[in-house]
Amino acid sequence: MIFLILTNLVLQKKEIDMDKRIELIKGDITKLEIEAIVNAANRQLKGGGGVDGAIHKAAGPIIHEECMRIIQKMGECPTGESCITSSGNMPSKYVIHTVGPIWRGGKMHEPELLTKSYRSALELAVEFGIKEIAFPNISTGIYSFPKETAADIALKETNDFLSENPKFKKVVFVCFDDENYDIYKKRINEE
Ligand code: AR6
Repeated sequence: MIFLILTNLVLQKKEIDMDKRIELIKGDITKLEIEAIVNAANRQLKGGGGVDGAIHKAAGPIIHEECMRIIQKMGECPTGESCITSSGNMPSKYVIHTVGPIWRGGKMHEPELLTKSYRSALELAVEFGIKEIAFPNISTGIYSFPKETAADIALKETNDFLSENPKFKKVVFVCFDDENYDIYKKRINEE
């Protein structure tokens, strides 16, 4: 029994060994001086509330125009996928718009779709030669994804991505609310 508990603890600890290129800050992602920031968008890329509203407001009309051009050309952005625009008046260079899943109780592939959102955003960054990126806590606001599970998914996928991409410089998690910040702090400091 004790052996099982110890093995479990060792395994859990191994699972949360965080890559040193993962950083955590509390604040407003629109203010960040970094190559790319990620937006928690909707499938129509039409802007909305939460971080999406803040990004469109800070960027000015240019990203809405770019988003509408993408929609005209490609149709809606499916859940779990990402697309890229410039970032208008913000200090970052690019915005990667990813569509996270709406939480519907957990039986509609929400965890897999959230994993896909992080992965597709990171892969698009690589395609554009981006080496540093900041994420908000996708789906944990208006889309109601449980925050602890969302943090586990975000950190695991990012950690895996960084181990596959040694040249990528950093991934910053920008938490806006205290609850998410405490959740991430606990996990990132738990190494
Ligand atoms: N900087 C960083 N994080 C922020 C900011 C900010 N300025 N503002 C809010 N957050 P949400 P979702 C955090 O609701 O759940 C929109 O209407 C917030 O505390 O923005 O993916 C879209 O158009 C939360 O932790 O995105 C979609 O329709 C996190 O950002 C829908 O909401 C995500 O919350 C997407 O919902």
